[in-house]
This record gives sequence, C-alpha cells and structure tokens, in this order.
Amino acid sequence: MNKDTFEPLAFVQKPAAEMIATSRSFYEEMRRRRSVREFSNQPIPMEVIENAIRAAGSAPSGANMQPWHFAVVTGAEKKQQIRVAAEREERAFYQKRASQEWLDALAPLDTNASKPFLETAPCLIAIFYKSTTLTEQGETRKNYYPKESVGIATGMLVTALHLAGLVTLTYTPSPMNFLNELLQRPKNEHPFLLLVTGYPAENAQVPRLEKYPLEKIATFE
Ligand code: IYR
Repeated sequence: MNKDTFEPLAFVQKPAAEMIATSRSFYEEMRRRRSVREFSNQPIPMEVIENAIRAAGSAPSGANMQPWHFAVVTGAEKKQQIRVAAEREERAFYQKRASQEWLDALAPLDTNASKPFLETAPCLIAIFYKSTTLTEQGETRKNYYPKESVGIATGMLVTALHLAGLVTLTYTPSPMNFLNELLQRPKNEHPFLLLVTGYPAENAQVPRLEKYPLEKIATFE
C-alpha cells in the first residue's frame, strides 16, 4: 500500500503470555460492571467524562464518519426536565405500550415508571447517532452504519467509565425524541441511549443475575 492517504501503523506485538494475562484481567474487571439504578448525588470529576468520551470517539465507524454526538447534562434543571419527560413515556410504557411478555421479562429487575436517578445522578450522557452530517461546507453527507457505529462507541464509553471507577445505567425510555427538543439537537441526530453516570448510592442493590458462559455464546471450529 503506497497511497498518500496512508501512514505506518504504530503497533508493538506483545508476548503471548502478556496478552493472555491482560485479556484475563480485563475480563475479570469487566465482569464486575453492573447496571446501577440507585445513584449517589456526589459530583464527579468532569475530566473523567471528557476522557471517556474521547475514548468513545476513537471507536471505529462506517467510512470513519464518526456519526455520534454526546450531550453531557449536569445541570439540575435540565436533569429534572429529562426526568419529567422520561417518566411520562415510562407511564405509558408500563400502563399500555408494553406487552405482557415484555413486562414478565422485566419483572426480575423490579423496575417501574419512577426514575429518580435521572435527577440524583450527577451526569446524564445523551448519546445521539447521526443519519447524516452537515459538513463545514454546508452540504449534507450520508453516514453509513450509524447505529452500529454508535453502538460500538457506546460500549467503549461504558467500558471507559467503568474502568475509571464510575457506574452507569444504559437507559432507553421509548420513545425518547424529547431529548432532541430538551437538548436542542438537530433533526439529523437521533437519540440512541441515555447513559446515567455517577457513583452508586450507599448500599445500592442490583439484581442478582448471571452472564452466559463462553460455551453458550461462542462456537469455535
Ligand atoms: N424503559 C423501561 C423498561 C425497561 C426496558 C428494558 I429492555 C430494560 O432492560 C429495563 C427496563 C424502564 O427503564 O423502566
């Protein structure tokens, strides 16, 4: 490859033993991550959020279009507005939209339409995927695989925040187009997920649950 749009890859191969140890300890750390619904109101260092979003922004994306926007909300008034709008949708969800099958699947989580964590948690990160991007020249450019790309970036964000010592909840009120209006995001941006971020409340409880073992989620041949 000899194109002037290329540069050498910076890559240092590690010994296999180190790779195995690193992958093992990464797994041991990641399996400690839990979705948390009881938050402390303790503020968090904003630099952690900034760095975690930088890490998310390094994710691979379709044709490197980077079709994401992260709207960070820490203000009490905005968090309250988000809670009010989200709880309105949640009431409709629990009272009529959700099928009995869906409600049964959620039963072990003991969730309901009340979402106090949207105000208690110090930081809400509203993640949007962009179906198109408005270029500096004012042209509309199509993005490729925006949802897949933002899904990967979101996974990296969740991972970065966990490794930094914070807890998160991947929260998806449905529908959540109220986020466009409340956060003044343009129509080409579509809400993907609300990442609730902070420290856990003292004595926070989480559902007892198990993750499938390797044999159940992977095949090797
Ligand atoms: N959004 C609702 C319901 C809900 C849906 C799923 I899928 C979950 O994994 C958990 C909850 C709520 O947050 O209560």
